[in-house]
Amino acid sequence: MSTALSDFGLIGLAVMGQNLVLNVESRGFRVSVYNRTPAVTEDFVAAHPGKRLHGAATLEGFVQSLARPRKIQIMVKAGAAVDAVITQLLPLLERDDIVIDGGNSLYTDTERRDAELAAHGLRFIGAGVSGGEEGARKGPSIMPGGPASTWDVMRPIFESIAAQVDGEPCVMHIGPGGAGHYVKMIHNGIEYGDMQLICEAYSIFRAAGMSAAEIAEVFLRWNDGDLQSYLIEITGRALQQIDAETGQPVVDLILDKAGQKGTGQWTLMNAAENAVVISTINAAVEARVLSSQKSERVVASRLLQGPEPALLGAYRPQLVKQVHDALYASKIISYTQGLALMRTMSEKKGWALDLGGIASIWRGGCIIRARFLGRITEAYRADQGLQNLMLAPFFNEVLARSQQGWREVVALAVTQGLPVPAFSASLAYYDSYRSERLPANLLQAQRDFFGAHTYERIDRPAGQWFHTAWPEVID
Ligand code: NBP
Repeated sequence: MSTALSDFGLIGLAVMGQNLVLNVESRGFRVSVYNRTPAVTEDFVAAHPGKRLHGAATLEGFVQSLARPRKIQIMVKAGAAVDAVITQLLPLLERDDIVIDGGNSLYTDTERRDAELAAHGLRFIGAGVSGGEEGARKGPSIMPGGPASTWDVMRPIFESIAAQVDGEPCVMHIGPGGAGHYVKMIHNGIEYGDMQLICEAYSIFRAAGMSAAEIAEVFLRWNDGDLQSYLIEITGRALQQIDAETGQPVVDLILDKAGQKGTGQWTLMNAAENAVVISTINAAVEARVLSSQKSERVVASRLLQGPEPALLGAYRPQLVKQVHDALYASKIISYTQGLALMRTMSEKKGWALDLGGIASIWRGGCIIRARFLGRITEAYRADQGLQNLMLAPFFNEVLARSQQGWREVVALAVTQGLPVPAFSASLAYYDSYRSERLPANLLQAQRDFFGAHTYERIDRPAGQWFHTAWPEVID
C-alpha cells in the first residue's frame, strides 16, 4: 500500500460522506476516510478498488495519514455527534489544521465550535452542503463560513468538487463564523417554501379533476419556462411514476403526512428573533405540521363545515396559466423574504453577505437550483443596497403581470374551501408591503387605550408621541 499522505480526510461514511469522498477523489485528490463503525470504512474502501483512498481503522491512524495543514471534513449526524467527533479529534490535531463541518449544523453551534477550535489554534469551517446524495457525488452547492484565510486554503478542493454553472463553481466564501451554516439554513427554509407552493398548485389542479399524468405534463412544460427548477422537474417526474403493484400513480398512494428535520423551524425562530416577516416559509412549515396531524384532520373533516366541494373543471382553460402566475409570484415573495432575513442578519452580525453571489451559487448543485436565481443575482449586481427584491425592476414587472391570476387563484381556493396557505400568505405580504396605509392606526389606538403606549400622529412630525385620555370602560 502507498504511504503517500492524503490531501483531504473525511469522517462519517454515511450517504453524504461516501459520495463526497468519491467526488473529491475523482478530482485528483488522495482521500483518507474514517467512520465510527470500522466495518463501514472497510466495506467502502473495498467497494472502490484502484481509487486514491486510504481507509483508517482508528482516528489516530486517520489523522497521521493526512498532509499538513490537515484538512478534515466531518460528515456525521448534526448535533451531539459533531461535538463527539471534535472532542476526539482535538488532542490529535496540530496548530493550523483545518476542521470542516459539512453537516446541517445549527449556525449557533458552529459559532461555539469555531471559538472552541480557535482557542486551540485550529481553523474551523462550518460549510453548508446542499444537493443530497447526487449533488455530493456529482457537484453540490457549498456554503463555507469561517475566516477568509482558511477559505483560501480550501478553495482549490471546494471549487473542484462543487457544481458548475456557466463555468462558475457553485461555492464562495460566505462570511465569518457561522455565516455558511446560516445561509444553508435559509436555503432550506426557501426550499420548504418552494415545495409547499408547488404542492398548492398541485392541489388546485387535483380539485379541477386533473389526473397525476395531466398535472405532470403541466409541470414538465413549466420546466421549460421561467419556472424552470430542479423541484419543478422532480415534481413532474414524481407524478409520472406508476406503482408496479397497483398500476396507479405512486403519488396517489402516498399518505398525506409530511415529515421535517428542523431547518425550516430554525429559520422561523431566527426570523421571529429578528422581527423579519417570512410568512411564505412560515406557512410552508406550518402546512407540514398540520399535514402531520392526520388523525385529527380525519375527525375534523366530518365535523367542521365548509363549502360543498365542487370540481373546478369549468375554470380549466384559464386555470393553468393563473396557477402558473400564482406560483411564480409567490415564489418571488418567498425568496424576497428569505433574502430580507439574510440581509438583516448580515447587518446584525457584520457578515457582509453578498446576496447576489449567494443566489448565484444556488443556481447549481442544490435543491432549490433554478433559472430564476440568475435574475436575483442580476438584481443585486445592479443595486447592492436593494432594500427588497420586489422593488428590482424585473421582479416588480413579473409581480405586476402575475397579480391578476394570483388573486383569482387565491380567491377561487378560498371560496372553494381549498387551503392555499403559502399562496395566500405571499399575496397578503405583497399587498401589505405595497400599502401606504395599513390599519395599524387603530392598533396604536388600542395599545394606547389599554396600556398608555402612546402614538405618533399623521399631522405632527415623526418622533412626537401622544396619549389620549380614552373613556373608562366599566365591566
Ligand atoms: P447521517 O446524518 O445519517 O449520519 C450518519 C453518520 O454519522 C454515520 O457515519 C455515523 O457513523 C455517524 N455518527 C453518528 Br450517527 N453518531 C456519531 C458519533 N457519535 N461519532 C461519530 N460518528 C457518528 O448521515 P448523512 O445523511 O450522510 O448526513 C450527514 C450530514 O449531512 C448531516 O448533518 C445531514 O443533515 C447533512 N446533509 C444530508 C443530506 C442528505 O441528503 N442526506 C443533504 C445535505 C446535508 P456510524 O456508521 O458509526 O453509525
